[in-house]
Amino acid sequence: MATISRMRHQDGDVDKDLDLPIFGGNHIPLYKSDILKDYKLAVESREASVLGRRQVLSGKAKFGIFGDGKELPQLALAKVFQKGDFRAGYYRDQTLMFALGVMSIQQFFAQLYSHADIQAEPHSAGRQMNAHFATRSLGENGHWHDLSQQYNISADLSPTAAQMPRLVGLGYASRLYREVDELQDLTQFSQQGNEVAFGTIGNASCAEGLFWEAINAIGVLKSPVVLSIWDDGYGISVPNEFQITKRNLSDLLQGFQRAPDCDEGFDVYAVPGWDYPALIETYAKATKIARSQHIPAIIHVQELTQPQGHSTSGSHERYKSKEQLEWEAEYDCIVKMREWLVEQRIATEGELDQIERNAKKHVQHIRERAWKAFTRPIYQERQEVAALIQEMEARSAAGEELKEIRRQLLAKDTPGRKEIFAAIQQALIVARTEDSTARQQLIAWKERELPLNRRRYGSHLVSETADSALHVPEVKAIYSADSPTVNGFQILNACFDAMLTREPRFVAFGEDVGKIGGVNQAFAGLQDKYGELRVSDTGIREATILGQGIGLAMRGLRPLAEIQYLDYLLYALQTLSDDLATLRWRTAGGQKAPVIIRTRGHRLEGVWHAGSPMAGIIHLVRGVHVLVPRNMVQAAGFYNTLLRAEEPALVVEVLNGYRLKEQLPDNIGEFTVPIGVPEIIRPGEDVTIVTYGALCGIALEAADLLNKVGIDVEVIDVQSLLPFDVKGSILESLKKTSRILFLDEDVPGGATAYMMQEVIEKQGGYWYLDSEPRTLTAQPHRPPYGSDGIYFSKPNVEDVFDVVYEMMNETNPGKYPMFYK
Ligand SMILES: Cc1ncc(C[n+]2csc(CCOP(=O)(O)OP(=O)(O)O)c2C)c(N)n1
Repeated sequence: MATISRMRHQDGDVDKDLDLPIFGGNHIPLYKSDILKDYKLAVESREASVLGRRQVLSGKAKFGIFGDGKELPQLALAKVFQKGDFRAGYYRDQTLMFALGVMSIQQFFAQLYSHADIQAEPHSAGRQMNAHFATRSLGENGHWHDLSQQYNISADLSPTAAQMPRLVGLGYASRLYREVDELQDLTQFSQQGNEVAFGTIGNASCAEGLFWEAINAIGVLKSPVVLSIWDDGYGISVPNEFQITKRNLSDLLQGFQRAPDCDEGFDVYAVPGWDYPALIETYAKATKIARSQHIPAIIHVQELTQPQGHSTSGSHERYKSKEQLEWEAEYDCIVKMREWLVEQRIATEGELDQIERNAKKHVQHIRERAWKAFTRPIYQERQEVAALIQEMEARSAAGEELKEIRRQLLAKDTPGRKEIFAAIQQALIVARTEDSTARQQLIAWKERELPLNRRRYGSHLVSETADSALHVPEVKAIYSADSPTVNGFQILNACFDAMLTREPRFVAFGEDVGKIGGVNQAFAGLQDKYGELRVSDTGIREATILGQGIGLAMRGLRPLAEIQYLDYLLYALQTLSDDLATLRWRTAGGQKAPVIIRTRGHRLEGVWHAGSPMAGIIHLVRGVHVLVPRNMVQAAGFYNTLLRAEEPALVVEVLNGYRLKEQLPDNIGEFTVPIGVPEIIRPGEDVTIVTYGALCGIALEAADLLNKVGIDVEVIDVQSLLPFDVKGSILESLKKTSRILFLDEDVPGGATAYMMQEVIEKQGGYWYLDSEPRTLTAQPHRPPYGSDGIYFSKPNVEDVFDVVYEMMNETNPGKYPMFYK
C-alpha cells in the first residue's frame, strides 16, 4: 500500500508554480489544481457538517447525521466514479455527492430542513432524513432517463446494511448487459456492461447478516462491485471488539480474496482513510479491474474518524477515551491532507488558511439561502392564515382568544405547517357558533391546502404515471375448441416462454429455477432455450434474491425474482418493506424498481409449506402490488399485465394448483388480468363470500352444499389484495345480498379484517348490511403437518357452510332452522 512518503519518493519533487501532474504512476494523473480543489471541497463538506449540526442544536432541523471524518476516501472514490455507474450506500457520503455534483450544498441543507419541494430537494423532496441520497432516474412522466449519461445514486435507507441486497443486483446488471446478446442495444441503461456498482457501508453495519449474504452473492455472481467500508472503529458507541470477530474486517474478509490470476473471489484492500495518495491509488486500481474484468473489490478504509460523533443524538465524549479523542484529532483526514499539501509544497499554510476562510464563508452563505428558501412559503402560508384569523377577531365574541391564537402562531421562530393547521383548528373551535366571511375563508383555505399537503408528503406511493399496472388494458383469454387442457404448471411454462421471447430485458432467477426449471417446473426447459443468464439458479439467500431483483430493475431490466415458498418470504421481508415498497415514495417519483416477485403459498402440508401470513405482508409492503391468483391462468394473466407495466409486485401462486388441470388460453402470452379488479366466480343472491387464492375452491364447494339447503351464495375472488377492488364492485354485490362473509386462511384479524375495513368502512358497506358482517379465518397457530392437521386449522367446506347457514338462520329461523347443533 502506498504511503505519503513513498509517493513522494516515487514522484519526486513538485513544481509548485506550474499546474503539472503531481503523481501519475497510479492510473490517475493528478494536477495541483485538482488537489487544491479537493482540499477546498473537503473543507466545505466539513463546514457543512459543522453548520448542519448547529442547525439541529439550534432547533432549525430535527436530526442530523454527517459525513465528517470521511471526506478524503470519498474524494478518491469520486475520481473513479463514471457516468452510468451506480452507488448503494449510506448517510456518510455527502462529500462523494458534492464531488460528483449530484447534490449541491444548498440541497444538502434543504434536506436537513426537510424542504418538501422536489426543486429545492431533489433527492427525496424532504421525505428522508438528512444525508439520505438519491439521484433521479425518472422524468416526471415516469420514463427512464438516460442512465448511462448520469451518475446514479440508488436511494439510501436508514436500516444498517439495508443497501447491501440491492447492491447485488446493481452490480450483476453489468454482467447481463455485457454478456446477454439481446441486451446490447440498450445503451440508455448500459454501455456493454462497463458500469461499476459502488457500495459504501460502515464498519459496524458489517455485523449484519445482510452484509455477509450480499458479499457472498456478489462473489458468486462475479459482479463488478467496489465496496468501501468506512471504518472509524465504532458503531455509535460500540467498538469493533464487540462488532467483528478479531476486530479487523479486511483480515476477516481474506477468505474472499481471489488467488492470483483467478476470476473467483474479490480483491480485498486495506488503506488508511487519511492517506490521500494511497486512497487514490487504491480506488484507481480496484475500479479498473472491476470495470474491465468484472472482478469485485472490497476496500477497507481504516483509521477514519468521526469528529462530531455519530449524530446529533448524543456526544461521543461519553464513550471515547481521552487518548482516542486525541488520536482522532491528530489523524483527522483533513488535518493529514493539509500536512501533506504543505510537506509536498503544493500549497503554503497561508494559502490553505485562505481556502479554509473562503470555504466557511461560502457554506455559511449557502446555508442562509437554503433556510430562506425553506421558510419563505411557510411564512407566506402563516401570514395568510394569521390575516384570516385577524379578520375573524374583529367580528367575534371570542376576539381575545382568537388574538391569542394568532399571537402564538406568529411568535414561533421556525413555524411549520403543523402549527398553522393546529392554529386553524383552534380558531374554528373558539368561533364555532359564529358565521363570518373570514371564518368561511379560513375553512376554504384549509380545504384547499390539506389535500396539497397530503400530496406534498404522500405522493408516488405507487406509480402515478403511464407505467402504472392499473393502466394496462384488459385482454381477455381466448379459448377455442383446440385449446388443450394441461397441468397448471404448464400454463405458466407457456406464459414465461412467451415473456422471455417478447421482452429481452426479462430475466428470471431463484433457488432451483435454472437447471430444473423450478420446484414446480414452470421454467422447465427455458434455461436451455434462453441461456443461463436469463433463467438462472441462485443460492439459498432470499433477501439478496430480492435485492438482485431490485438492483437489476433499477438498471432497466425486468427481473422475476422467485422466492421458493411464501413462508420464506419473511427472510426478504425487511428488504421488501424498507427498500422496494418505499422506493418510489421516498424519492418522490425519482426512482423505481419494477421487480416481479414470484412465490407460492397457502395450503399444502406442514408448518412452513402451508402458511398464509397475508396481513403481515400486505401491511408491510404498501407500495408493492400484492396479487393472489386462484389458479395458474389467472397468475399468467397477472404476469402478462405486470410485464407491460413498470411497477413492483408480489404474486402468490396457489401451491396446490400446479397439478390441477386448466385450459391453456390460445393467447397465453398476450392476455392480461387487470389489477385491483375482483371477479364474481359464482353469482348468487343471499350471501356474498369474499375470498382469494386456494379458498376460492373451498368457497365454491361450500356454495354447492349451501345450494342444497336453499341458500344462494355469491362468491367473489378478490384476486388482488393491494390494490383492493379499485372500482368498488364488492359493494355492488353487498347491495344485492345484504350479507357478507370475508374468508381466508390467514390468522384471525389478518387479511380478512383488512378486507372488511375496505368494504364495510371505505366502500360504505355498513349501510347495506342486514346481518353482522363475518370473518372466517385459520386458527391463530401455524398449520400442522398432515391433512387432518390442516383440516382443523384452516377453514374447510364444512366451516364455510356453518357460518353462512348461521347467518341465514339468524335472518329467517323459520326458513333455515338450526339442524346440526
Ligand atoms: C437495523 C438497524 N439497527 C440499528 C440502527 C441504529 N443505528 C444507526 S447507525 C448505527 C451504527 C452504524 O455504525 P457503522 O455501520 O459503523 O456506521 P457509522 O455510522 O459509524 O458510519 C446504528 C446502530 C439502524 N439504523 N438500523
